[in-house]
Amino acid sequence: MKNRISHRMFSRALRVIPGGVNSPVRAFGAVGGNPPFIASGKGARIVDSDGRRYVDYVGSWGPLILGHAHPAIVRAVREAAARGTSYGAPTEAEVEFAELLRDAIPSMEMVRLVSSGTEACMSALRAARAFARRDGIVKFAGCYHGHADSLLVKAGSGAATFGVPTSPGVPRELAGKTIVLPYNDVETLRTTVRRRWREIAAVIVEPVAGNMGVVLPRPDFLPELRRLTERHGIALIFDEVITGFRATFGGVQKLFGIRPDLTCLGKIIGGGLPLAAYGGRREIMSLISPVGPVYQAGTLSGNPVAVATGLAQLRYLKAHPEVYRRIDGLGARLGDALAALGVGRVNRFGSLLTLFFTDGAVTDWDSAAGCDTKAFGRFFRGMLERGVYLPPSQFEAWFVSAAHTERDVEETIRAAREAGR
Ligand code: KE4
Repeated sequence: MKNRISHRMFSRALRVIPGGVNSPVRAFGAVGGNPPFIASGKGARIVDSDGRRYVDYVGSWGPLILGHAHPAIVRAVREAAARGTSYGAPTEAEVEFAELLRDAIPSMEMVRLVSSGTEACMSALRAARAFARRDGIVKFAGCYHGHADSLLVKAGSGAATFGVPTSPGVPRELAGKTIVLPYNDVETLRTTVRRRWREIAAVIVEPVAGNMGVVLPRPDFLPELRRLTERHGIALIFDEVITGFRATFGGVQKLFGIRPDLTCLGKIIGGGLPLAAYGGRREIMSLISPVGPVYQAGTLSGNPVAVATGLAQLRYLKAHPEVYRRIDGLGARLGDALAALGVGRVNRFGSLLTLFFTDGAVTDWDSAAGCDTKAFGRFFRGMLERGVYLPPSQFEAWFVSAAHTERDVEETIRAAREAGR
């Protein structure tokens, strides 16, 4: 058997961990087969427990913009850990880190560090609800903001009605406070906000969506979102957990010229360690405990090893802005070659891209959901067999890192031509 150790480990894992994994998508349920167990990574490549090597386009789902085991990152982890792994007390580095985020993303006038994107989005929503003194929130179908109860919600019977849970365990009453609208649908957004603004505390959105696969905003979508929320006292929350520091040193909010009220960050800012953040307008963030009444806390928030690692990654990106041009160029080469295969549509935003197995344009969840996921599963397995490790779901983004080379991309394109037949 080719990957004997991974198979054996997966059987052991299934007896002690739900689905054998610590996050559902890793179980390969959407693509079939058993997941290889990864033993190490270096640059753009990973090696599984059976010694098989892959060009990696998951990159830990986004954090590894510099690739695996970058020397600056490894050094930061080692040096910080040698000084102790956690204190539960303020450190100088947390202040430097918060100042770096604020300087890179000026809309983040104040910042709170947490340990995951879920925590960042959950906390931002709580702050927005306290600030607006309203309970309702708006999210968009196909966008994912972590697994907090209020966000595990799908559209109710009608687009502008309140939502219903997507998961057991989420109270209907809570899900009922969330409206789920179609992404990029300005008309429905407009009518919903005009009718229900008195009930709505916040709108949370991925400014470039990555969780239905990559879907770009229509030119008028974000500006209209900002205009409507500003007009009705609704907090606009940009979930930049994927896009933060991905396409530029800062948020995509800078590229789009939109100033949200709150921003959520994660992934890249932690360099692969558990570190996320939320922040925004001072009058909203001043509501957060201990200075304000909105409670939010965390044993490992601002963890010194994670902060040292995040600082190392962000300082490297700041000192090497050419990284962004390079990963955009590699993304363009790969995206154009995939589109030329004629097996589907490619959406790309810089170094983020998705090959959708569908004929039509993908502009929202409904058009993404129409993809041939079985065809994607066959393609995925074909690529894996040829040493290319893609995100194991049609509805995820491929991540190109600064460690990828032109050779890696050409190898990927060759594999895609064969797997796509
Ligand atoms: P975490 O709680 O997984 O750190 O972040 C949640 C989150 C929030 N916002 C956005 C835009 C996100 O993409 C995520 C998490 N992304 C998924 C993959 N698309 C993480 C992978 C996983 O769930 O295992």
